[in-house]
Amino acid sequence: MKKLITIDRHILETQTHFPEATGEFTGLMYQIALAAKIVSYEVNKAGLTMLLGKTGSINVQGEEVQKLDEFANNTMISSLDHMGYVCIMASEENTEPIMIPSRYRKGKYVVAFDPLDGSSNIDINVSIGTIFSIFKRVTEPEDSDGNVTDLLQTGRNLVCSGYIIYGSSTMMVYTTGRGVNGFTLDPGIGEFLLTHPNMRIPDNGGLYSVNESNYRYWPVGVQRFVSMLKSTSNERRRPYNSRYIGALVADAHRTLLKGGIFMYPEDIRKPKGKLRLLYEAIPIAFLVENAGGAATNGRMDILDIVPEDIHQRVPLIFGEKRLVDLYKQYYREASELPQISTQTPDPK
Ligand code: P6P
Repeated sequence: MKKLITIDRHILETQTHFPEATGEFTGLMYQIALAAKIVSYEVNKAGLTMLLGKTGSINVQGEEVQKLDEFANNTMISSLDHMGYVCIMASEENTEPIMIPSRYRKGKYVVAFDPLDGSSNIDINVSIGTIFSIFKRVTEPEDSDGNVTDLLQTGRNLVCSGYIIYGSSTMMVYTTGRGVNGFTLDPGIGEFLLTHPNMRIPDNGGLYSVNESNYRYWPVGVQRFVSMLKSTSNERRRPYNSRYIGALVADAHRTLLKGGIFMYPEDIRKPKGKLRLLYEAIPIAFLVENAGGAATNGRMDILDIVPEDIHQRVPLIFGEKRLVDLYKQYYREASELPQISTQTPDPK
C-alpha cells in the first residue's frame, strides 16, 4: 500500500528542521489545517445553507462582506487565538490588528491572513481561498501582547506561508523555506494527504494572467510587455495563452502548477496596485520563490518590501523567473523614457 503522508506527519517532520522547535509551530500549523477543514466544509455546502449572499456590512476594503467571509474569518481567529502560539494577528476583514484575549497565553508567532480571498466569486462557484503568512515575534517580552511592529515585517522574515484553495478539491499548499508541498483533503477521512511533493514552477508554461480591462491605465512598460506576450515577436513565435480567474489563490495555484506569469500592476486609478502586501503578496511571493520562481512589484522583490501598514496595497507580478525578469526590464526601460502619457483617455 502506498505510504500516505498526512499534513500532520509532514509538519512534524518539517519541525525537525527547526532545532529550537518546541512543538508550537507544529501546533500552530495543525490549527490552520483544522480551520481549513472547517471552512472547506462550509464552502462546499454554502449553496445549500444559504450562507451565500451578503451580510450587508462593509469591510475595511470597502467591499460588501459575504457571510462566508465572516465565517472564514471567525474560524481562523478562533482556531489560532487560544492555544498560546500567537501574540497578534492581522486579517483582511479586520481594520485593526487582532489582539489575543487577555485570558489566553501569548506565543512567539505572528499570523496575517486573508480568510477568504476572491469572495466575489463565491456565488458563481469559482475557486476561492485562504492565504496566510507566519512570522516570529520581534518584540519583547515573549509572553506579552504583540504589537504592529511584529506584523510589519518583510517577507524575508517569514517562517512559513501558504494557502488553502477551495475548488474541485480542497488543497493546502505551504512552504517553510525548504520547498513547496501540496496536500489534498480527503473528505472521507478528514485528512490532508501529500499529493504534490516539492512543487516547482514549470518553465515555458506559455501563459499570462492579467485583467486586461485595465490596459489603458497601465504604465507604458506594462502595456508593451503584455503586447509582446500576445504577439509573434516573442521567443515562442506565437502568442502566449491568456488565463485569468480573478481569484488570486486560483491564479497563483495555476501558476505554480502550469507556469507563466501573473500580473496585477499598478495603474493610474490604483497607483499602489490592488492586492495586499502582508497577507496576499508576501505569502504568495515566498511560495513562488521556493518553487523556483520570482515575485516583484516591478522594481524590487516583493519579499524585500518593508510593510508600512497592515493593509498596504502593492503591485504584484509573479511566476517564471525569466518572465518576471523580462517584465522588470520592460518596466525599467519605459520608466527611463521621457514621461509622455500613453493612457488612452476615456471616451467623452
Ligand atoms: P480584479 C479578488 O477580489 C481579488 O482580491 C484577488 O483575489 C484577485 O486576484 C483580484 O482581486 C481580482 O481583481 O480587479 O481583476 O477583479
